[in-house]
Amino acid sequence: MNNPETSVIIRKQIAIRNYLCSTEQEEVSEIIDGLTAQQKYIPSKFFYDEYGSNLFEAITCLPEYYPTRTEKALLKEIAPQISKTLGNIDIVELGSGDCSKISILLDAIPVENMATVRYIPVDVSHAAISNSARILVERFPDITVHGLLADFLKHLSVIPKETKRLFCFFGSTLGNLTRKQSVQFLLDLKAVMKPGDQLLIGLDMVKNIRVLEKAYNDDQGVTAAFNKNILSSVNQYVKTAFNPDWFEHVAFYNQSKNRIEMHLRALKNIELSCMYLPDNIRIKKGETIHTENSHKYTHWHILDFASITGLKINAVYTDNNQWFSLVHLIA
Ligand code: AVJ
Repeated sequence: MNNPETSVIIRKQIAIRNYLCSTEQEEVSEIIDGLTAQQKYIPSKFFYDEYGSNLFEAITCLPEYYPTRTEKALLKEIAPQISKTLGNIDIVELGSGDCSKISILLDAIPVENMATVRYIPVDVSHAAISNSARILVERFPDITVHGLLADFLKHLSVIPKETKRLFCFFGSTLGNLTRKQSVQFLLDLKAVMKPGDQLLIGLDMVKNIRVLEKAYNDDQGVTAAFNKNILSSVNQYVKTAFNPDWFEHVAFYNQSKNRIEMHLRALKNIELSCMYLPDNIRIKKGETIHTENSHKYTHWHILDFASITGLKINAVYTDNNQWFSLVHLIA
């Protein structure tokens, strides 16, 4: 079915709005702040340039990286239950990426309800949103897609409010935030939710440390490549000349903070200039740049999030190993 009429209809079903600011000043100062801090860091969102997004997709297929596989299987299991309530609804996916997870949920919605479902992907990647939109309208001809090119940490207020909503926040993306940031984010999210709005959030659970560390130290070195690739985003934004070969990939479980930490450790003394800084950037051999936190959760954290935000837990779904949870909350 590729006649012009169809494509007109398809385009009518898709709208994408851009809320990102076009100047890159904010990004530049976020990176500069990190490179001049005592413990140097680079915010994790800079992993996801086009190549980085592809590397992440490759990670999700690795035998060692259990989260994506586990979450998708769980989602498939619970989709019939969750989707019973899904008609006349906006399904908002925060950090939507490729549309593989939402497709599992949409698959379980009765076809006759689809015309009353609007999918609202929120992502900083235009490619991710437009590709998803194209794929979804083809697969679900009656759905409407209203994409928001936006940073969900900053732009929750631009999400349409007229209809009741199901917010989806998959992939344990919450885990990239510190404890304090994650509580603040959930409070912000609760503040835009209306009574009856739902939240389905995927959380990676605390588990055997060997399983955790292996997931971030895969045998093929894809995670190492992903980690080092963040430097190409940095080079682009702040016009530096970091060479990824000057660093080694380090990922370990920080038991006291319940999180995997990823760092880039300098293999030699490094000194390089940056047009945004009066002095050269100096990194000593052995010093690290912290690139990611990936927090892991317990049932206690889930109860705590609910009590702090006042969201009601409708159900906590988990796999047999209790490696990953999908928490269904209601405002
Ligand atoms: C997409 C943030 C959930 O923390 O596991 C995968 C990113 N980093 N391997 C995670 C990631 C290294 C992932 N999240």
